[in-house]
Amino acid sequence: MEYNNKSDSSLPMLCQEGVIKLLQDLNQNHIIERLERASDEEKQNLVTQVNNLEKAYPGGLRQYVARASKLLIDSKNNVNPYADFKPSVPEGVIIEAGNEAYHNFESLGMQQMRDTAFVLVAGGLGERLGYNDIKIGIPTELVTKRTFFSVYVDYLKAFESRVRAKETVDESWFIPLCIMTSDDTEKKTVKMLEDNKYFGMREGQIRIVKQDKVPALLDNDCHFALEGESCLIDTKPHGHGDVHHLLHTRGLISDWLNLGKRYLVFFQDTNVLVFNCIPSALGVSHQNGFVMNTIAIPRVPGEAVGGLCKLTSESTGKTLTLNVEYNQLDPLLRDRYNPQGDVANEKGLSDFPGNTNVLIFEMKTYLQTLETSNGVYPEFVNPKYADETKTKFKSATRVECMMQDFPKLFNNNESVGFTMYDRWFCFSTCKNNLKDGCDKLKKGGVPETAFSVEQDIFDTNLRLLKTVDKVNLIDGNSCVVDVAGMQVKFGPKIIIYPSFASTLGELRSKISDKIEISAGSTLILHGEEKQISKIELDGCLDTRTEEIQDLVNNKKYHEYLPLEAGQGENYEQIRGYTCELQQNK
Ligand code: UGB
Repeated sequence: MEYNNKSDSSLPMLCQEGVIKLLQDLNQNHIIERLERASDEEKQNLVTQVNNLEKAYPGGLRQYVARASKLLIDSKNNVNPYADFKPSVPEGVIIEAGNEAYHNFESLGMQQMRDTAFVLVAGGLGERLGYNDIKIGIPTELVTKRTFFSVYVDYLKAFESRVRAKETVDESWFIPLCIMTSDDTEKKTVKMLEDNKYFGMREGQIRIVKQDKVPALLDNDCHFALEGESCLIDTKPHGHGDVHHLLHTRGLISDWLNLGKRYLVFFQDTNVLVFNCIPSALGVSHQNGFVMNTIAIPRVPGEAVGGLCKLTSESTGKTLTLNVEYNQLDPLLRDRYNPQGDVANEKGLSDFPGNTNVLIFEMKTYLQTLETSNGVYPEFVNPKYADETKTKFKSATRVECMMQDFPKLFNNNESVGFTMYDRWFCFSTCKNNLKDGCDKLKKGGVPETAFSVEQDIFDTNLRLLKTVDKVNLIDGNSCVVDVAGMQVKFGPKIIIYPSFASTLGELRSKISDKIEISAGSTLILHGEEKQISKIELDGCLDTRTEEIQDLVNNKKYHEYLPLEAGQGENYEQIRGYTCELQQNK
């Protein structure tokens, strides 16, 4: 594993006088006054911090304040960033999992896997989830207890072995993975990797870049907030858009291009299902020459998922395919598309595809664009004002940026598209705590919580088997558990390891007869060499340990049992249940 946290800045180190001069220039006299009462140690700590902040932000703190100031003035004056743009439905490819077009794209995409690198953005704290550790370390389901990260690694290893089987690559070849961490996640991420011996990945295969925070701002004059009574500047996350600058300045993109890589896939911390569609989406990028391709899902109006729009500038005629965040979509559409705003069409969906924030870039153009932009990346502010005068904030704010805003840097008519799949196939994330997830569910929404991810994994695997016509459900009770006053139901608990099948095409080819399975059963499919001929299952079959031909229905069932408050591990508490293997029911 390699760390890439060295600074790229050419700004000189500042001594104490230099720091004071900088703070004066930036109108931060409240900090200088506070320094007069500070100990030597406190002064030194501030000098170190200011130097770090200088180097972390492209152009240093002067640039940060200049950009913040402009954005805050625009925000105060209600400047609409989309004022010049007319939204329309963007162009993209809509794919149904399992049909002929799908399989063609999937095969084409697997041919690109040799030349693909992956980036996991994992700097988010997950405040809405209320988990006490990093999100990528949460078990995805309670049968195998594989964490999000270990499932991701399983996919990358499975892709590697498929490439090795089909193509001529030398021994040193691998699929690179970069993880973007933050101060909130870095130490725990490194510990998780070390404790698990890097999950069997090669030396140098995983590289880490850490995003830095930016100064928190007290008001429209960009006065920096201080940490409590100290004279240190309070800092806040700058957003996942940092990933582009970090990959560029830390030299990862050039390194990967030198290794012959061509595509770059960005994925999120808690969505394992998206790996079902990454091969075919790569195929779409390749066939259509997309410089940027967003994996999209049908979006229900009003839901907390950004909408992809084609924006046409009324002054220049230039078009831009861009994600518009859910809180900005409705007003934009009301103004320029439909006076009723973000409403359902005849299919009950928004006209605008939902952004999963899994993005595929063609790497050469990506690098050229970053070089041309010279460290400038689209940013925004979102202050919560204390009153109508918009002069005071309820709490300190900061400048932020989002990874999906990259198209704003394009200026050569680059081809930007999306690939849309059914939600069940590619999207289920773990963002909300149990109570909020249940509340969303009661209102007919998607809970996006730990139990819904677990349900979705099992359900999706059943649907994958149905899609390739390899499963029949037979009689048997499903498993129901009471969670926060709701009944959460599980059908057959089917787990497909990427080693068994890393694509839908492979799943189809590995099973020659139909699997007959009851709703209460557990089936774990594992192993590259395993071929399935026939299974009739009312119980539990784990192909990691049992040979298929030895199968007898062992009448073991995974039962989900509710937890009282305070019981169980934190990864169980965020679900509201635990799971036990019961014998001879
Ligand atoms: N992340 C970082 O690595 N660093 C950060 O500073 C912040 C986050 P969230 P968000 O999937 O439904 C996005 O917080 O940003 C990582 C899209 O904007 O889970 O609220 C973090 O670790 C939205 O359009 O999501 O919303 C995680 O892996 C919609 O598509 C990732 O960035 C939404 O995702 C996303 O962070 C969605």
